[in-house]
Amino acid sequence: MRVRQTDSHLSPEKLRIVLIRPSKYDDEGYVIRHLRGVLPSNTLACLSGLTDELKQTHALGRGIEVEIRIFDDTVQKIPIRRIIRSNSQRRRTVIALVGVQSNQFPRAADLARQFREGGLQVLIGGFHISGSLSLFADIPSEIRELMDLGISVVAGEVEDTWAGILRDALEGRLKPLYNFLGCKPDLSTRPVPRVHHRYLRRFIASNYGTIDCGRGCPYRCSFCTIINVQGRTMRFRSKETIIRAIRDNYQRYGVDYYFFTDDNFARNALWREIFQELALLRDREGIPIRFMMQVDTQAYRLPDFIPMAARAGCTQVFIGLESINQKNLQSAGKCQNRVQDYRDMIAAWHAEKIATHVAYIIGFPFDTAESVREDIDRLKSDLKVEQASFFMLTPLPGSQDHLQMVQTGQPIDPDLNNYDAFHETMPHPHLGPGEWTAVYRDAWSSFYSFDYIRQVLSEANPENYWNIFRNFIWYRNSVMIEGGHPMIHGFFRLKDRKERRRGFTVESRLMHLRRRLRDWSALARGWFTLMLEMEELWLQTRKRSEAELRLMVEVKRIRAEVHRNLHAAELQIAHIRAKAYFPGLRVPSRLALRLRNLNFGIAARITYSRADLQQFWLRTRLRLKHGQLLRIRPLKIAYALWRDTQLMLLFAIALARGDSGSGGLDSRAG
Ligand code: B12
Ligand code: SF4
Repeated sequence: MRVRQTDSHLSPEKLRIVLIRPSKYDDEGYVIRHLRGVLPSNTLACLSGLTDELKQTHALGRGIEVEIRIFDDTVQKIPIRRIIRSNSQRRRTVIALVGVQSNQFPRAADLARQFREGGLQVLIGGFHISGSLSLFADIPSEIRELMDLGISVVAGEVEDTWAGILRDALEGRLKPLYNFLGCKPDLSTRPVPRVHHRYLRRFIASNYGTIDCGRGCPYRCSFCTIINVQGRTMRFRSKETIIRAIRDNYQRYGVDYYFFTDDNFARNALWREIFQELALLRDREGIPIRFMMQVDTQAYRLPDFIPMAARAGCTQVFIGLESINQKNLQSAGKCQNRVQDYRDMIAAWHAEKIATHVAYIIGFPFDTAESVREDIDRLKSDLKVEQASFFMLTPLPGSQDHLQMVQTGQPIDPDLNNYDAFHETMPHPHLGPGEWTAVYRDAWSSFYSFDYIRQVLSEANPENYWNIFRNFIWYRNSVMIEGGHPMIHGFFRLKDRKERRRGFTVESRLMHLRRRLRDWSALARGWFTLMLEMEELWLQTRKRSEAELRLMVEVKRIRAEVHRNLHAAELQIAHIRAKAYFPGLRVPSRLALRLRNLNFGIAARITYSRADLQQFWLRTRLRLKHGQLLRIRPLKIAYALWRDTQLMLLFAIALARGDSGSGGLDSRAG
């Protein structure tokens, strides 16, 4: 590789730090990128906060201007050439590829090579490097290869050392390896991840922030990398820094929903204080913060934990359930999870109206196709969790499982791009190649079936209804339309023709256009079906107030009696009379009543299902197919189209506003 040279006699006046979150490749070698993402990167926000502090405190020298740029490969094309051109001796640019997990490593390495070829200094850090270096004395070959190209690798956390690294970059002499695994920074006074409003606008919800309030975990699960990288002794940010950042983010950018990314918030020694402060923010300052957090299965036993979480604004917990087979849990060293407690545990969260979302791993040694099917059924019928995220067991670099497999010479997938928890990366004792994937996919389809979603939505707490509803759209889109994992996929896939993984050919424009046309048509079909299904779920489950239910019964009765027999004027009088019994009833105008025959408004609101429309379209399609054109009535088609359009419009409005679509009849409805 030829690295572009720049003169070295001029001392720099400016350091431009370009923080990049790399994406990963799909199975066809294209970068996984979406028009809108769902989950912003906490590591990007964290390093941005640290860099910002250095800038404010002039830690790199008074005469040095510091500029920070952030890019996210999962939602935007990285302007590689432009960034390379911005580099000069006086205005030095350093690239930092951040939070690189194993599945992102191949993509990160490709980006690093391109920047390095352009003569830039490049740093790469995150869990792949930290995890690998925590396990092995010898640096793994894929990391060594980058170091040989002059790319610097960073292991461990950099809260205390980032300034030193950047000083090296300023002087143009980055070291090949920075290993900070031995020194775990005290987080209590360190800057909190920084929100970038412009960055958040690339995501579906721009009111969504992330903070890791603590790091480390006391447990010893063999599939997990946290203990070897962040350690078993926990460290925490102070409640003051957290609350200050939350207040500030709300006042400046309107961020009012958080994902606290701690692996286990219940083991954060400061949880009580943090919850108290959040409750005060809500009650005294009127800042309506809500959040989701990750907890272990034992969290529910902590006195006050759940009620205080609810008062603090917790709407959802992500619980490390992992399996409902005790033998599997034992094999993974996750003995703190006790299957017999699960039902009580879920019920305790539900009692405070907090939705439960469980992490579930498929591919533990005691899993078989049959047992997984039964377990997923139990998740639905017995535990009744609102959501589940399924992962295939993966020997992640940094985990005990990885170490053990390498040491015992067991075969594992050499392609790190597959370490995304939805690819088979090792053999399984009972599930053959391909079968494991099929069982995994079946788990998604079974859990996110129409019937189960309907059950969850019907029983959902009205305040949480739309959160859960929108999550279902995101999950079904990721799994059923994008064919991947919700934690990787966003909305509306983009594919850059030229950004293809090494080893895949760059297609001609025509071939690529054909590919994209196929993609777009599949996407359009997928979204059409998804939206109709979600609309039907909304019709069947949306929360209705008692007044609305009574009104609907009455309106239905009146309609049945007078339908088409009365003139608009007579109908209006009937409504005025009905108003005496139902003060909330609006008396429609004559025009509205004339339109009534077109079934607008009230009719849409009293629709519980579009099953009749579905039947109609099915019949029409069959008639078309069999050439029975004379049996197709254009007027009926126009009417059905009209009704479908109204319903879709009402659904879209309710979805966007997050209300029940009850036409303002009950402001308490979800
Ligand atoms: C939040 C989270 C996510 C979020 C956001 C990711 C993010 N980075 O913000 C989402 C939901 C998107 C996610 C998804 C996944 N995740 Co995740 N995630 C986490 C979690 C719980 C917290 C991340 C975090 O905020 N950490 C705090 C930050 C500040 O720590 P950090 O990333 O290590 O960064 C510090 C240092 O490493 C260093 N650093 C990092 N990069 C760089 C770069 C440079 C240049 C320098 C100098 C320093 C530096 O500086 C930072 C400050 O000290 C971690 C576990 C954990 N405790 O970290 C798992 C974790 C990172 N995820 C993991 C996995 C496996 C996944 C998924 C594959 C799982 C799945 N199928 O859903 C996907 C893949 C997504 C993808 N391809 O992007 C694994 C990765 C293991 C590995 N070897 O790759 C982890 C470690 C969990 C585990 N079980 O072991 N994840
Ligand atoms: S899986 Fe969860 S409980 Fe187990 S070690 Fe990792 S973070 Fe801790």
